[in-house]
Amino acid sequence: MERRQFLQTVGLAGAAGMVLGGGVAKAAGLAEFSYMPKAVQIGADGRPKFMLPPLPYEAKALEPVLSEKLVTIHHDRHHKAYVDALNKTLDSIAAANKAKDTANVRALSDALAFNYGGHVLHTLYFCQLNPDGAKAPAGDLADLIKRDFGSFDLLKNWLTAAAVGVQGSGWAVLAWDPLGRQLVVVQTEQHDKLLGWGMMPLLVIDVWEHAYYLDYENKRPEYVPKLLGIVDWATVGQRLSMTMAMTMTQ
Ligand code: MN3
Repeated sequence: MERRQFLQTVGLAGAAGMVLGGGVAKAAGLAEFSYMPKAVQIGADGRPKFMLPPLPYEAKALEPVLSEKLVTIHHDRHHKAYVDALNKTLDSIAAANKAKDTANVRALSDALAFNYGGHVLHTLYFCQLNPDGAKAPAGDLADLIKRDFGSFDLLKNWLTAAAVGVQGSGWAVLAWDPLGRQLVVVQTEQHDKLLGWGMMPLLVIDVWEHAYYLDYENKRPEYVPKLLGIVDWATVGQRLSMTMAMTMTQ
């Protein structure tokens, strides 16, 4: 990253650190951008209830990379199942807490991490795909990819290997590390194991079999590069700008 651009980024982060919520987006020049879509409402009991965010495109829009049937099942059944289980888990925790029944705190905490992770990752996954989106990174994202991975091609090579190499069900994630102020590629097992604290996911690759088996059978190495071909790198760049603004104040 050139020093001028880095200082611009730091300056932007300094302003953003003074505000919250939509203000961060405004300060980062991202007034129309949300890191996550708004998909929560307050229930009758006064607590937040998660909702399934709608797909930001028609289910057939990702063909031929992902078929309409696969996308529909993945979103309407699999993603929805995490949302439903997350709400149910939080209801169970609230009820147990009220009754001072802590016997299941271990299992409930595990269910919370698993289902919250599943909901977050699927939300990021569907919102980052757009066949007509930017095919390559620009701005800070492009500069940081060059600094931290050498080139866009080297990043894609490492990210693909990380995704293909996930043992069993999990994800490969390009993330912003706010402590080291760098981009990193990590793997998760399931939805929640292995991910480092504080790391903000920018691009996520679902390699659970339900994400590709219908179209690619067991050929995960064919699915991953094709999926990367429909990632909107402008969305990834906006996520980076927002996370930098939220995590850097000097
Ligand atoms: Mn999935």
